[in-house]
Amino acid sequence: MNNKNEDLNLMMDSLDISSPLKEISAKVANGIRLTPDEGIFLFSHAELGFLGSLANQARIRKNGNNAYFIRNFHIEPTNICVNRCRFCSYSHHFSHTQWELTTEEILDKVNQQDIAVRELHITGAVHPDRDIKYYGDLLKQIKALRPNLHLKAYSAVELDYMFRKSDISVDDGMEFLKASGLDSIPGGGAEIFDESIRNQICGMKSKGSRWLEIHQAAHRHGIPSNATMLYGHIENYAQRIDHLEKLRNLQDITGGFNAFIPLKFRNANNEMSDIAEVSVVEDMKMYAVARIYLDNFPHLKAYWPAVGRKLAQVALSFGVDDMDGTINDSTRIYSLAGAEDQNPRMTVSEMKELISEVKRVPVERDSFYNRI
Ligand code: V47
Ligand code: SF4
Repeated sequence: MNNKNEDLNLMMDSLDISSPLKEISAKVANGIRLTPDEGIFLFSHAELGFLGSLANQARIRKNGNNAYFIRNFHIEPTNICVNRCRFCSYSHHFSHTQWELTTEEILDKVNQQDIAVRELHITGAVHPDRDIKYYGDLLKQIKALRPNLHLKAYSAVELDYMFRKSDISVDDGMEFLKASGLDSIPGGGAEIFDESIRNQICGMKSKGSRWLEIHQAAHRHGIPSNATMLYGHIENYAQRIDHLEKLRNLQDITGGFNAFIPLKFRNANNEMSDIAEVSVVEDMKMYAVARIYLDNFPHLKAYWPAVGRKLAQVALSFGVDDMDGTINDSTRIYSLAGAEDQNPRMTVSEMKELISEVKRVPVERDSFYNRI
C-alpha cells in the first residue's frame, strides 16, 4: 500500500469512518468502479473532507494537477421558447426581456470577438419557427467568417425540436449539421433523467431517453459532446446517481463525452423560486461524487458563471479540472436566475490567478483539451 492510502487510512481511523466507506476508499484507490448503492452511500454518509480527498485521487489519475480553461464566448440567439420549464428564468415566459437576434446581429457579435477566442457556444430557447435549415445556415455563415472558430452548438433539446420540425432523422440531421460546421454539442437539456422528477420540473421538454439517443447519435457521427445535470431542487440522491449511471453507461458504449458539468439550481425569478438553493457543502459533495462515480469521463467542469468564481475555485479541490472559459460577458441564462456575476467575464490573467491560488496548474486549452 502506498503512502497516500496509508494517509487516507489514518484519516479514516481518526474520523471513525465506517467499513463501507473503507471499502469504497480502497476501490477508488485501485481505480475500481463504484456501484449505484455505493454512490448513494457516499452522498448520504461521507464526510466532506474525506470526499474531497477521494475525488482528488480520481482527478489526479486523469488530469494530474492541470486545471483547464478556454477563450470562449456564447451566443444565445433567442429566448422565445416552445417549452415552459419551471426552473427557467430566461425564456420569454418568465423574463421581462424578449429577444430574437437576426443573423446579421449574430454575425456582428462574432466579428466583435478578439481573434484569440477559439470557441463559440451557441444555445438558447427552442424557437417555434426555426428549422434545421435556419440552424445549418447560421453555422455556415459563422464558419465563413471565422473558419477556425470551434462551434459547440445546440443542446439536444434544440436538436430534437429542429429534427422533428424538419421531419429529418437524427442521423441525417447530425450529418447535415456536421457538414454545415457543427464541431461539438453542449451538455444542456439533460436536467434530470428520472421521469417523475423531469415531468414535475420540465414536463414539456424532450424526454431523458431522447437526450441520450441524440448524444449517442452525435458520437456515432464523430461529434463529441458534454453532459450536464441540474441538481439541488426536488431530486434525491438516488435520482442523481441514476442520472450519473445512465451517462456512465452511454460513455462506456461511445466514449464521446468530454466533460460532465453539474449545474446548481438557482432560484431567482422562476416558478421554483420557493425552493431554497442548496448549501456550498452540498455543491462540493456533488462535484466530488461526480468525479468519483464517472470514472470514464475525462473532465469535470465547474461552470463559474452559474456558481460564481469563488465557488468554482474551491471546486478545484473537489475533483474539478476544467473552469470553462473567459465567456466575455456573453450569457444571460444565469444572471437572470440570480448568479453573482451579472456580467460574466474573466480575463486570462484572472483565470490563471484563480487556478494558481489553489495550487493547480493553469492550462489554456482548445475545445479538444489540447494544450495551447
Ligand atoms: O439545460 C436553466 C440550466 C442549462 C437554470 O456544455 C439552470 O460546456 C440552474 O447546459 N438554475 C443550459 N440551471 C446551460 C448548459 C451549459 C452551460 C455551460 C457550459 C455547457 C457546456 C453547458 O442551464 C439548461 C439548464 O439545465 N438552467 N435555468 C436555473 N435556474
Ligand atoms: Fe425553454 Fe430552455 Fe427555458 Fe426550458 S430551460 S423554458 S427549454 S429556454
